[in-house]
Amino acid sequence: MQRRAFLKLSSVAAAGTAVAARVGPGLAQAGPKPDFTLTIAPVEVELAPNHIISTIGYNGTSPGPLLRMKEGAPVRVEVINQTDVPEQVHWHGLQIPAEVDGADEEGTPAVPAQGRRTYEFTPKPGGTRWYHTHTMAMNDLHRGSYTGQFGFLMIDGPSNPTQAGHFDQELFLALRDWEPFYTSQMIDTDDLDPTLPEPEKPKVLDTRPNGLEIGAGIYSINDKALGAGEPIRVKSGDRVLMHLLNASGIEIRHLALPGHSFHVIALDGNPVPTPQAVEVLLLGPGERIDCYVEMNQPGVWIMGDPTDDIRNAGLGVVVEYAGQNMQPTWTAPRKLGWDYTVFGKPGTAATPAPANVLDMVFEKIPRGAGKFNSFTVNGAPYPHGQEFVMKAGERHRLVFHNRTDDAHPLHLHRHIFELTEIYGKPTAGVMKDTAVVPIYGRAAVDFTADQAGPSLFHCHIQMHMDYGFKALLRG
Ligand SMILES: [Cu+2]
Repeated sequence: MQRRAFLKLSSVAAAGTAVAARVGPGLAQAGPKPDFTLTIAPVEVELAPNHIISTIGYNGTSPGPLLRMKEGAPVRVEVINQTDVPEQVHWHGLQIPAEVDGADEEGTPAVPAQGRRTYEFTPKPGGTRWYHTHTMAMNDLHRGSYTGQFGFLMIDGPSNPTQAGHFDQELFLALRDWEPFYTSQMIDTDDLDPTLPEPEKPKVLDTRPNGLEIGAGIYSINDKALGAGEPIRVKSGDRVLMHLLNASGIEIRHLALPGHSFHVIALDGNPVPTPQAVEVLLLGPGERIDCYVEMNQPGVWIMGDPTDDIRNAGLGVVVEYAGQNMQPTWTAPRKLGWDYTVFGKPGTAATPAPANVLDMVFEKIPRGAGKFNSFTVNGAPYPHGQEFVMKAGERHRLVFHNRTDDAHPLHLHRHIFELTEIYGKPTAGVMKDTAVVPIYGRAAVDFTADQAGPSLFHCHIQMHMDYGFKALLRG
């Protein structure tokens, strides 16, 4: 061993000793060999030939490794942080204690800078989950979800809706944007749907000048921009299972594959009551869709974002049938509609009445050129003087009133909720952990408060969360 390497190792060990006294339940420092090890460190990602970016990733890659855990079987995950800032790894979509969930706000101890921690938990429920950093970024576009710290986490078990059925291929595809920059322009248009009702649109609009938005220079699916990686190679007649994730911290995205439809099986890893084939998908930051595609249109196609500028900047992948040799073809979908309720229980939606209803009003305070807008929940930014208290075991309804000119992917930690109203329609049976509430739209979600301690609720757009769009619910 070289002396330099030895010194590095001993300083890590010393840091581990220093923090041992603060270890809470589920965060052991020593013990049996970990089932998984994640090392947080700088990585280079070759998005395209001659376009290599430097970011922070897990185990030398971004996306990080696919982790497969067994539902109900306890795991130990050792996280080694080789950066100079504290980190949090959040296990998105899992019902696990606050001590290991991976959020400062809930009291999860951080992984110290140049230190390590072991997370111990029992993964549940089965399905497509993911893991990602949960630090604040504020004005630092090299932190939090602007970095490459994300990866798929599959919980295998009887409740994983994609375990049944025969598929010829299983693909894990994460949508991402890179090289974020500040701009005064609204860049993303994927969240605009003029056909949706706007029940929360204020009579008098706030006309103060808008603050900074965030754009991106280049996009990818997994670690490759459109055309730079290997195509998805298929044969006519194949059934291809796709696990899709929007791992962006900034933008809601659509996805289409010309000539094909996506048979949606699960949303956020949870089976939908009415599986349905659709031409276009919509994924807010944090959301997952499990679907399969029947490969029955031989050719070479681009699966990508329907917005030309975004797709041409990298958000897509080539799907190539065996024996076909031609330029990839893109054809725009007929329309960009997306509706969670088509996957809900058929007929009149009937959900049990909640014991408690909590209205949450979201507003944006425009801060003007060169500044960051801020967001309020019920008139106040985080932290709120009074936490939102949930009675254990009772069914609660959160009613989201989006009084802003932006769509928001709203995420509740440690719980799975049932969508009960959206787009002015009642619905039932769609179980999620993140839902996109349209511009000036309203939505309601129900859940049973079955997790002790605080659960973080927030918008999954990093800048919105950092500047006030979050709240703690205490179970
Ligand atoms: Cu938001």
